[in-house]
Amino acid sequence: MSAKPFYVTTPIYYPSGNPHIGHCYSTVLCDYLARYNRFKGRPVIFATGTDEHGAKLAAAAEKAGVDTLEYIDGFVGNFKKLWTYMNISYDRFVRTTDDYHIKTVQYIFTVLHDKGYIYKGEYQGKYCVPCESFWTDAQLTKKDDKYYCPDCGREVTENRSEEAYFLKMSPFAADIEKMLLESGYLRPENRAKELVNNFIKTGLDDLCVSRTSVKWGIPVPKFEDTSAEHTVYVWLDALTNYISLLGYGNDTFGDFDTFWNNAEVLHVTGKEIMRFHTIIWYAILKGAGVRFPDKLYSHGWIISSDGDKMSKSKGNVLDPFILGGRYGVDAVRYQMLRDMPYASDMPYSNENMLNRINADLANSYGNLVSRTASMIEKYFGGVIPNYIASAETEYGRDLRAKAVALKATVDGLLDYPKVGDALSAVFDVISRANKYIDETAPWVLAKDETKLPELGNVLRNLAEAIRIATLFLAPAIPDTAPKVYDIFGLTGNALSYEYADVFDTIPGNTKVKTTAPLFPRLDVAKEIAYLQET
Ligand code: ME8
Repeated sequence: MSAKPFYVTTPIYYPSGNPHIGHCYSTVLCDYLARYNRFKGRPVIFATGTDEHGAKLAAAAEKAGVDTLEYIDGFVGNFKKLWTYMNISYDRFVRTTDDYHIKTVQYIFTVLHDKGYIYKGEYQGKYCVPCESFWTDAQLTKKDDKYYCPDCGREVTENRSEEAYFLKMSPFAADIEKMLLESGYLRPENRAKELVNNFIKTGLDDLCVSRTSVKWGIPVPKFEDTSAEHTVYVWLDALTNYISLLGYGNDTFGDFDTFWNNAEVLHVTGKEIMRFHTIIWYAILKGAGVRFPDKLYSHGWIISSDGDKMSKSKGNVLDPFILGGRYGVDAVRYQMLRDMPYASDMPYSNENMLNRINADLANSYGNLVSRTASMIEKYFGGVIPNYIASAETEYGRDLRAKAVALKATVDGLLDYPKVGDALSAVFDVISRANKYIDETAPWVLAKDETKLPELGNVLRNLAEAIRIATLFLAPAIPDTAPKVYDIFGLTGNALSYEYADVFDTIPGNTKVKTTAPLFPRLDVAKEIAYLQET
């Protein structure tokens, strides 16, 4: 049986400013998962893109005194530049101003209208402009007679009243509750109760899905009852990207059946937009008769050490180009993947970041690689020794058992997906291997001719453990992993998923190379001072 296709998506980002470390996190996470699943031999589509419509973007362009699309183009270019820089292996990049996407949005709007789920009415209510969200009074946070957006916390002052189309939500309410509480779609699952209590139990209002007051958007198709020019509500427009770039409702792509209907579909977003990716997305897809996807991972935020979300509007963002330029893209990718907890936020500090890079990449992993390669060079003329079963020790057996168990552990964790925990499991093996060097003391064995078979086993076991650990680290450090493969002469089966839980895969007579350290040790105090200055 061939492997089930895997489709993974990032949110499509607003190109109203330059990308920052938060955008980077979601995208690097998806990149890890895309690379890992390709390694497993699955057909993969990894999609990202930009969300280009709505009043907010048009207003920003106007303020800057430039044409809206021209304004957006510059930032879209910067997102693409960053993804190239960060080694992001995306397959498709959707812009919601692309013709095929516009076609799909108009198509799905028509399907929902023709099935009776979209009807014409009058919208009156409060509107959060930065979030492009309509809210009922009950949903807004009220303090001192003022209303605040429950998503972004800003004050909501706009009242809007206009002819509008609505998407019926009540036919889906019971199914949405069931989906949230029972299907395993929303991860981490403890976020589901909160959604049910805040949005379903309070009554699910029909959703306003068109605007007459917003001009920068996809035109709503003309129906018999249309009497004004409408544009499609930005979230209906934006969510639809996930299927437009597979070819649903357009002829540009032909992958909808393979990568939606018959695939494992995983959306990755920050936790603040899970409401759209659960409740609203469900009504759109089910109303149109389209299968609902398998999983949504709504991860926590990178927050500053004082607890604030890092974001453009708060002006506390880190520049990934500066961090990558100084410490290497792989180190930056690894640190964020490793330190973001599965179900909570990640407080960011330069000190923690630098300590993580030093402890894991420089000391633990980098050191293991260079010590092992140089001992093979020194004691065996650079050739990885063959394994001799009769000379195996208890320590060797323990290391082997831990290393071969890694594949199942990582697979299980990535199913959630708990990438940080998976990387932590990889480092358990790396630590075990470092401890093995202390336990076996190869430099002592080398002094005794009769211990040569034992010494050979130690070095082969270390090379095998490094091979296995590197296979699971590779999707996080895609630039460094091939260097390690090169150091240990690894090719073919040794690099396959199939042999990632099989010891003694490295062929006899394999030669190693010694090289400069993979991750130089950082002077933390000096680097903190440097980062404070930039
Ligand atoms: O919401 N920590 O776009 P957006 C972690 N266009 N992740 C963060 C983050 C942080 N501090 N800040 C941002 C939109 N993110 C819509 C999405 S999807 C159909 C439409 C990441 O540019 C995280 O993934 O505001 C978050 O959900 C996303 O960027 C928001 O990007």
